[in-house]
This record gives sequence, structure tokens and C-alpha cells, in this order.
Amino acid sequence: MSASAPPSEGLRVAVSKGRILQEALPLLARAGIVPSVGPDESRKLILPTSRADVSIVVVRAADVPTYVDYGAADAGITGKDVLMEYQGDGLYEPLDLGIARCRLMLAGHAGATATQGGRRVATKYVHTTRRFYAERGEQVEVIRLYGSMELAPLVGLADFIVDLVDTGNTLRANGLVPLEKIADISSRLVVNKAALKLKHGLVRGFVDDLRRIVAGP
Ligand code: PRT
Ligand code: MG
Repeated sequence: MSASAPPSEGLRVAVSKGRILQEALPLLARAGIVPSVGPDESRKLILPTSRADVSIVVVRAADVPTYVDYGAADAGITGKDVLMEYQGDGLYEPLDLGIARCRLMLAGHAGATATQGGRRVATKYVHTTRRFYAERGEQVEVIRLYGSMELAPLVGLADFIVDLVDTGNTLRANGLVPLEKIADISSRLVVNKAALKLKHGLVRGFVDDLRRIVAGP
């Protein structure tokens, strides 16, 4: 079997690279799962771990649900923002890991109000933004961007943005203010529905270990 084949035995966990990986590694370590090579030191895409039956793949945040939905990974760790935006249905979300917390916010120029008319909203969270406005019965034009949403209102591309906010420093530095909270965000453990049946003991054990660690003293 090649290194890229679906996991037939053992547990493969897809973890969002960047800040989520940094906060997830200590949780995984407490579950006895430590990558044998540091994710930053290695060009390997599939990292073996201290547990012979567990490997980790480090992928872009928005790709984690896809790997897990298609069974290329049995479990995954990614942000609720990413999961809210994902359209597939092959995922269980059994656990809030409580890491990489922030808020998904509607933001704009100080003085703008969230209900102001004639609106264009720039975001990478297109589906979530459409749902947010649909639930309020409001019409907006949603413009998809892939990064630096804060720029859009400054150059007249959009009136508002929907983006993640932590300290608020990025908004402030660009003369923008948070207007309305759309959702509290943290990272979640997701599990492939088929893997939960076919590898029940292994997947259940992993979920239970992390549940105990997250709840623990
Ligand atoms: O790099 P790539 O395109 O693959 O993805 P990415 O840049 O989205 O990855 P990364 O490492 O930034 O991680 C993104 C995930 O981390 C998100 O999906 C969230 O679940 C989580 N997270 C938690 C955050 C933040 N907090 C956060 N503050 N992701 C991004 N930010 C950004 C935000 O977009 C804004 O630009 O930080 C800025 C705001 O921070 P403050 O402190 O200035 O408010
Ligand atoms: Mg990034």
C-alpha cells in the first residue's frame, strides 16, 4: 500500500496547521500522541507518532473537513469557523477542544450600523455570511476574498467584512470596529462517520481520551 492510501488500520488524524496545530500538540501529547519528528523540522506530510497506531497529517485549515469527510483521515482538528463553512455531511463533531478561541464578527467603519442599507460584505466565510443575513431576512451582496478582509472597506470594495476577531487589534489598526458577533469560535474534534463504526474502539478511545483531557483538572 502506498503512503497516500486511505488509512486501513490505525488512526490518522488531520490537524489544521498554524495556530491550531500549536495549541493542539499539547493536548495530543497528554493523550500520549507526540509526532516522532517536529512538524516544522520535517518535510514529511504524514507524521508518525509515539503511538505506532496513530499518525498525523498537517493540512491547511479549510482542508481538514475534506480529509475527514472522505475518510482520508479518521479524525480531524479544525476551527468551528471552518466547519460552519463546510458543506459536506460525513462528519461527526463530538468535542469542543476549547483551543484557538476567537469570535466571528461582522465589522466595518466606526459609525456604520449593522443594518445600514446598500450593503456589500467581503469575507472568506461566504456560506456562513449568506446564512447570517438570510436568517435576518436581509439582502446583501457577498464578495468572496481569500485573505486580508480588513482591506476591503478601506478601498471601497465592501461596506462590511465578516472575519475572525481575537484581540481586535487588527480591526483597530485599520480604523474598523466590531459591529455584531456571529459566532463564538474554538477548535473542534471531528470524526469520520464510517470510521466511528469500522474502527469503533480506536476512534472511541481517542475521543474519550481527549474528552477527559479537555474536561480534566
Ligand atoms: O494559512 P491558511 O490559509 O492555511 O489558513 P489560516 O491563515 O486561516 O490559518 P491560521 O493558522 O491563521 O489558523 C486559522 C484558524 O485559527 C481559524 O480557522 C480559527 O479557527 C483559528 N483562529 C483563532 C484564528 C484567530 N483566532 C485569529 N485571530 N484565525 C485567524 N485569526 C486572525 C483573523 O483572521 C484576523 O486577521 O487574526 C486576526 C485578528 O486577530 P486580532 O487579535 O487582531 O483580533
Ligand atoms: Mg495563515
